[in-house]
Amino acid sequence: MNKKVYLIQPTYRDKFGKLLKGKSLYTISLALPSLSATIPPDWEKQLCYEFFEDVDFDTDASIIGISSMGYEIYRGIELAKEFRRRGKTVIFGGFQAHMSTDFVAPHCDAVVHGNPGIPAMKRILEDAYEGKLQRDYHCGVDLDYQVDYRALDTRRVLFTPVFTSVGCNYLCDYCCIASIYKGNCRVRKLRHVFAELEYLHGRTRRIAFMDTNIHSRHTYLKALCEGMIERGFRFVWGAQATIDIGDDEHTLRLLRRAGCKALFIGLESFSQANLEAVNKGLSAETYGRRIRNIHRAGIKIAAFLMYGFDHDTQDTAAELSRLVTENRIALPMINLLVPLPGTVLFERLRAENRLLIRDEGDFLRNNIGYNSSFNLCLFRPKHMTPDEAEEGFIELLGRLSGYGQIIRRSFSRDLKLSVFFLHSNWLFRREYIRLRKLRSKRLAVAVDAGGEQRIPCADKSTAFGRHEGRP
Ligand code: B12
Repeated sequence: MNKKVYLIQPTYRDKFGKLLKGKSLYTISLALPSLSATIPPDWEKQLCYEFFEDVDFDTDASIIGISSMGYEIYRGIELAKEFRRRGKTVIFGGFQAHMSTDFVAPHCDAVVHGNPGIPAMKRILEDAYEGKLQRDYHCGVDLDYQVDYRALDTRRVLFTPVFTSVGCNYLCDYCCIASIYKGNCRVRKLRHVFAELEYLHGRTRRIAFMDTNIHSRHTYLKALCEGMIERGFRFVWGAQATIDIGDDEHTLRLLRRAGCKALFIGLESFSQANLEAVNKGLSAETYGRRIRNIHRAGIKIAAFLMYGFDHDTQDTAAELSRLVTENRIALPMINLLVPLPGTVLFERLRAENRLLIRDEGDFLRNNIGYNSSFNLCLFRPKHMTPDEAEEGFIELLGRLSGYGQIIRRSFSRDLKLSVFFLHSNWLFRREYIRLRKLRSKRLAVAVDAGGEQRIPCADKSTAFGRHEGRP
């Protein structure tokens, strides 16, 4: 065994089983540049974003590290099998490997849970080198390093990802971040973040904060913005935040001065009953006021919303689309509620015998492509049939897809920002048209022998249609 590690971020297969490849993406995961920074100096490293480049199966690295944040874990498993056949040691890490450890374990030598820092990576690699690798490593959260941006070609992404924290203070039932970080948020040292921003400033002006909630630590966020302003950075950026940021007018002004143009906010639903039912911990009554404050600070809002909650009915599509328009949401990002395996929501629906999937295998097979919506109803909603929910979801997209609406939503005095939102809203409309066409085909569902459990069959919107029955 040599001291060389090959880190791979797999892509995934399209509906024909072809590997999805491209020259650029809106943004990309930070896993590889982060991990690259944790590899000990006496180890050689090689990195691969499979979306952009082919995997080097002939690498001389003895250890293969595979990252997985979602259904690309299927492709990760294909790679793992091939590398193991070639005598390599395979280690998995990332969200999905953690959520689906039993699923991935037969295909690798170890699963790394959490965010390993420099000491943890040293130990894992030395264990592998000495032939005493453990099956699981629980690393907690160690982010005490400067992300290695040499590992990422910023020209390939429209928005270069940066991050200041992992986790979130909220414990929403549907969110995998809640099940992984259990309501905790850990921030990175600001000196690392500023050093990264200094490095990036010479290369790009467009960045996106990948934090689940940039507003988790109020004082930290203020210090971040003040530091960006003091250093004269001229980044244009967006970030994810919870809507309570709308009460903090001073911080909103700082955000704007530091270059923030848009906040991506998980509103989820405008119904208080729905928010309570999934432990969202925020009040729908405050949405209007907070949204107005954010707009007043000159920041646009892209809102994550879900359909199919327990208090949603067939009338919800009309109401939700009205509220999106009234609240001048620049970009609605809407999904059918998804019971992610490993979340509180998944367990509750299972206990209530309402799940239409059995496990992560079913979930991952019926997952979707980059930046498309979750459009399959994988459970029995309370006031609708699964079919009605899927129908209502498409209706909702349709209600927000008119040319007039798209243009009204997208335009502001900032031309570049308008172009960004126009493009995103055009993709939103395209998704609606695609789903409407697929609707009839999707009605062909697989019903198991007893007819009790409905497993939505792979359709054109399913990236892993070809993977039925095999991981
Ligand atoms: C950037 C991002 C994207 C980008 C880029 C995706 C890509 N594949 O490159 C885009 C916008 C395209 C995207 C798409 C999607 N995403 Co996304 N995305 C993110 C986001 C915001 C940041 C990820 C990131 O960079 N994190 C920072 C890095 C440093 O953390 P990390 O990935 O956990 O890596 C650390 C550890 O896990 C570990 N580690 C990771 N890999 C490995 C490997 C080894 C060998 C080792 C030792 C350790 C290790 O070390 C790293 C450093 O500490 C996260 C949410 C979040 N805040 O993390 C959602 C998130 C990962 N995405 C999510 C989802 C649902 C999706 C989509 C399905 C959405 C959609 N409808 O299109 C798609 C699916 C994409 C796919 N291929 O699976 C979910 C995952 C849900 C799940 N798996 O259960 C998340 C958690 C958001 C959420 N709260 O729901 N996404």
